[in-house]
Amino acid sequence: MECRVCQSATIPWLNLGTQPLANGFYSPHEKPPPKYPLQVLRCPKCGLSQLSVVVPPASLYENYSYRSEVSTGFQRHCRDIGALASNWNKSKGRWLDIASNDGTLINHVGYFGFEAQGVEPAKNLAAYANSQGRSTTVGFFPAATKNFDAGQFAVISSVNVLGHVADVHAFAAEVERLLAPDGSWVVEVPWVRELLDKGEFDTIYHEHLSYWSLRALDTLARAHGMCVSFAEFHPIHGGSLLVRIRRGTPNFTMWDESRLFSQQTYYDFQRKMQARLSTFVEKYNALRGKWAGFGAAAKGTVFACAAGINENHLRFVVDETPEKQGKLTPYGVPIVGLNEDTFLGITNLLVFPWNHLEEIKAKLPPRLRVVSA
Ligand code: JHZ
Ligand code: ZN
Repeated sequence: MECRVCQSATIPWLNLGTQPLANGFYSPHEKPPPKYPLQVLRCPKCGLSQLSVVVPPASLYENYSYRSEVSTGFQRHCRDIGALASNWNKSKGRWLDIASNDGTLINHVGYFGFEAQGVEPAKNLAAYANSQGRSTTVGFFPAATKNFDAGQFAVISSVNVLGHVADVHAFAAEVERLLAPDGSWVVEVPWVRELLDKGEFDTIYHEHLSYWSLRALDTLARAHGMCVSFAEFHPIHGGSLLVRIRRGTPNFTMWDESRLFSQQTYYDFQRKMQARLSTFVEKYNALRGKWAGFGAAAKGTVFACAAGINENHLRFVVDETPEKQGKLTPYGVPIVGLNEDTFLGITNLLVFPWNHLEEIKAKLPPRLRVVSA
């Protein structure tokens, strides 16, 4: 299989067998969701990792249960993005957020004086965003914007989107078409170097088609007459790159990603993944009392499936997202909301979204023993 960015021949490095869709929550009267193969390949030239199989996007995103606004950490992050882009585009102007979810980002950048709008494939999320006055067009980018006038946006953002896209060149070409001459494309992606360093295997699932290096982002930008001109590291979602891409070839010194090109890094990853799983199993076996989970996160599905967790191990999983409550996780555990009685009879809690650990801990009764995935 060719690299979707630079077309080099790729090398397989991880096989996670067959897995359910990570956000494949289902109602108790429905059948459990189907499983698909999950295998990862790497590009020896640009450092991108990508999946071997593309699940059709309509089945993943036309109704989507993840809501950005549930995390206050992400809300703060949106303000950081707004502040950065305000500096770059002092005269403000129009802002397009691609895959804008519930409109959390467009809401925040509005406070900085941008005239913001979103494009979002999930009908349920777009309807909610519009009901909150966050102007949202329903559809997949780039098809949904083909009638938009060229060159009209001072800022285009795609935050945690590029990893979900199969045809990244069509995506970048449409961004370039819509961007004003001095406009900024703000891209945020989980950084594959962090994924590898920290053994974040649970961020690998069917929705994430690509795992980005800075070099891969720059290679993509250059193929469309643009270039990375700024990059910043953010700890959110396990370690992300927040990048500014614009026209021309500004002077930007690439960061060290040399270990992406050594096979040893990929062997080491397998060890880190096994260590995380066995640490959890040891704790689970050592701690007495009843267990529940917190966070019906996509990454929780991957972790639970890899660790062999099911309804015999966790009484329920707590999640504050209304769309997830009353359903079952893809590994068969009921999802419940959070209230003062939620943890009656529970002693131990497995927090799946380790990226929100502190925010979640602050909501828990102090007597609970908390274990992070
Ligand atoms: P969280 C998501 O992955 C979805 P996930 C997506 N696939 C993506 O690309 C990445 O992010 C980047 C709940 N929660 O954010 C909300 C509470 O209930 O780690 C979520 O269901 N209360 C598009 O799904 C889950 O936990 C809280 O206080 O792995 C967290 O999921 C907090 C903080 C979260 O993303
Ligand atoms: Zn490549």
